[in-house]
Amino acid sequence: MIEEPVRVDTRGRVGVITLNRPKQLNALNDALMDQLGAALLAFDADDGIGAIVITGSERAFAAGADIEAMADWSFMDVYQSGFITRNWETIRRVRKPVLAAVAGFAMGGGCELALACDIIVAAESAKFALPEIKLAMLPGAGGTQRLPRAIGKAKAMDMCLSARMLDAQEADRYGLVSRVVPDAELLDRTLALAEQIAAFSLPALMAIKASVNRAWESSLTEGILFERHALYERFSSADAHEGMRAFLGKRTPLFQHR
Ligand code: CO8
Repeated sequence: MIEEPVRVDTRGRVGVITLNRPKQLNALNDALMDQLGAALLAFDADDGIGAIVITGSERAFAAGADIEAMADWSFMDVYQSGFITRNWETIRRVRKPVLAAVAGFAMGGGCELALACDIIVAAESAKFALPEIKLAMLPGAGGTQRLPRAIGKAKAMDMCLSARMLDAQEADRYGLVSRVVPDAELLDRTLALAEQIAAFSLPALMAIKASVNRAWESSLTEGILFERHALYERFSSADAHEGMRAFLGKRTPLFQHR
């Protein structure tokens, strides 16, 4: 029986995607990235899902793009197939919150995949690096762009130019990850966080995600304008009125995700 490179599961309103090429430390090849993209889009379209978790194994979240697959590619191969753009960037189209639960190696494309998620929960064993320079390659799945935005130019240059590896505590100090938890608790704690998030009003979550992402991609004036309209739109949401009335009535809100 052929093992699928990605396993898909649900836990209540949380969709769980597990990268599953353990022998290759979850090296990210086209088959895996195609399935990951399809799973992300399916969960994004599913009304019963409010948040998505991507995880790997205890040893590796993902050790990067599959070097064996890439070794003989030419410029024309990657140009014509739209390498990275065609399937790696599917995650950018996902409007629901995506959490990465990272244990072990998150290297190269694995680190870049985690950076493309909205929240990174790191196990104490997590290790983050962009070691493409060792291959005379370049962190080309968003690494040279998202890492400096996440941790600043000084730390990002150090990681990209010297292949410096960060442990979980360093990654936490630099703002690369959202939380650090013991390895044994990684999945339960990430799922609990995802379940907590997924219980909130989905359109409010989507509006907040879009607004925070806008902060990365625009000037402050433009971002504030985007945020203001996102706020105004909240007043057309049944959930927002329910949330405020429930607070005033000292009761738990009943969200319809509308
Ligand atoms: N691709 C393919 N196979 C891999 C990869 C990978 N990225 N990483 C590990 N493997 C394989 C190994 O070849 C090995 O296979 P085998 O058992 O058949 O020999 C198996 O996984 C286990 O690996 P190791 O024996 O090396 O395990 P160690 O515990 O000794 O080391 C490391 C673990 C440190 C993670 C080590 O495997 C390593 O350095 N891996 C490569 C990390 C790396 O360079 N990642 C960046 C890849 S390039 C990239 O991600 C670019 C993305 C940007 C877009 C594309 C532009 C390049």
